[in-house]
Amino acid sequence: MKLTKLMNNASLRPAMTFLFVYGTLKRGQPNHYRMFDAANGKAELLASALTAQQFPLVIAGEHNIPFLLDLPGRGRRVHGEIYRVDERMLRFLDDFECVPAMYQRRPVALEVKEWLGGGEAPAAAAEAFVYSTSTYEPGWPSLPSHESYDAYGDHGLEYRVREARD
Ligand code: PCA
Repeated sequence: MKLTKLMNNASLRPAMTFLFVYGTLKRGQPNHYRMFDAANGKAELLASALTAQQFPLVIAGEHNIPFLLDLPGRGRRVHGEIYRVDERMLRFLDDFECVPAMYQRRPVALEVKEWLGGGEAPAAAAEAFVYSTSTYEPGWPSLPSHESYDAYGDHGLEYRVREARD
């Protein structure tokens, strides 16, 4: 069954929200552990994926935070991971990502690369929520655009944990 179909099924919705992460929440990245702290709720890795459309993914601000700018068609197709999260985890992450001031959570169309969720893989085309931003500073769209974020990459802009995020 398509992920979109599952998401639209009201009886399943409370337990199943799909979230595409492309930044510090990915495996191997500095905030990944927060998705696996049971106090925050539940998260399950389902797939690796990339956005169907291009978006600028920039590293910006004094804390070197990754931002997917809400400018579809610019930048590159962005690689990340799809998780199934429960309501509690979604609320925790919205709060952690400072929604709606810093990021806004919106649906995004995806292409599944590898299905990791067990059972039968859904259709390759999927939709999930993503933390993108339209509240960016004027210079950000001209920053270098990344296709796959790595806090420890050779761009040298290592993510700096903010006090408020701890
Ligand atoms: N955390 C969210 C948005 C950017 C970030 O660092 C993510 O990983 O998708």
